[in-house]
Amino acid sequence: MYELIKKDGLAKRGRLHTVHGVIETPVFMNVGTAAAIKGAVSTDDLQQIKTQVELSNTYHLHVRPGDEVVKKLGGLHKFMTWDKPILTDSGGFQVFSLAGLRRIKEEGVYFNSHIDGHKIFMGPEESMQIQSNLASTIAMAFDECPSSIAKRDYMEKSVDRTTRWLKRCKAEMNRLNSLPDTINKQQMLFGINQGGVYEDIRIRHAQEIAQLDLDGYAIGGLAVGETHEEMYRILDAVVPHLPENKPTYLMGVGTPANILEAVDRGVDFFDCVYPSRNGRHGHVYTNHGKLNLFNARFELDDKPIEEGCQCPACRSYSRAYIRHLLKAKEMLGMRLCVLHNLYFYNTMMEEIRDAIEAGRYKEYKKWKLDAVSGNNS
Ligand code: PRF
Ligand code: ZN
Repeated sequence: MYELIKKDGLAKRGRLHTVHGVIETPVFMNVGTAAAIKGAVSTDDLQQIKTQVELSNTYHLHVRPGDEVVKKLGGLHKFMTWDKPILTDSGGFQVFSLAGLRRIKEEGVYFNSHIDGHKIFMGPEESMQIQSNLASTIAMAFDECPSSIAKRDYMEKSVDRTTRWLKRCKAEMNRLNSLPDTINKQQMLFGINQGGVYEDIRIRHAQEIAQLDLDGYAIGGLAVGETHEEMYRILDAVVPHLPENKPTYLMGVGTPANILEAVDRGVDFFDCVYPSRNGRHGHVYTNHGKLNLFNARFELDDKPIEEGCQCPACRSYSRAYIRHLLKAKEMLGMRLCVLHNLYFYNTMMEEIRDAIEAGRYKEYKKWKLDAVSGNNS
């Protein structure tokens, strides 16, 4: 159940109540594709860096170790030792971004495993079955994420199929949630809006899926090659057609600036690999712009990454030490950068929530946009 606590302009401050506890929104979900945040980050670490929701992928866990294995071990929460909410992406997007050869049919998608090439079929029922075996808190509907340059007539056909798939997902989820040996019988389902950069197709699709009374609504098919301005234009057009009393999730987005802009347009869930991927490359976020810790200017810098930051890296270590670790290829170097970056994102979301509650989101957004771009130093 989603509770809308406060609005500031279009920005929403909410609370999603789940079987695994409350999610305070807006929220940034920390990406752990194969049930682990890359960079040797443990679930104990996640508790320290204010992570609310962990995100894993249906497709990856189906291929390895296998969702049946995870089910036998009591579900994903028990398997990875994480008792807070988990969202699983449906596999739709991963099939499109990873699989080489694939054939899309009405029943689903035929493709080859990115690990060993063996043939796999995944459709709405298979995706729901796998996510039910994983027993995540929130399951995503099985969708097609068409290329950002797909033609209009393809986009219309694709979106209609995604709607038919969504109805099958909903029916299958209802069936699975009522079976005696299902681990999480209160699994939630979020539908996914598609339509590329065609505003009218987006809006028609949003209106259709809004009828289905789902637990939440995602906006997919963005951040796939279009410009930031096009993405904001689509958000301006589509968010008003999604139910305000349900959470809205912008999939795979993004930079701090993208998140600040999307919150201002009414989005409340996000996920992105940037903080962990950048951290693994020694790129760290601060309120004075991004730093590359490989840079020679940090050789003798005994300050923390960010003065006053309470993350595990900044509480104990200097830029000079972390730079040394990165250059010596010590795993601890990457790990500390990833922890700092995730803490930075999670703290930004906390600041966003506080600002909306206080009715000063616009001022906060302006300050933070300057801070992350380094314009305030
Ligand atoms: N669909 C699904 N997962 C996704 C996307 C999508 O369109 C995107 C697009 N940015 C990221 N992850 N199922
Ligand atoms: Zn820090």
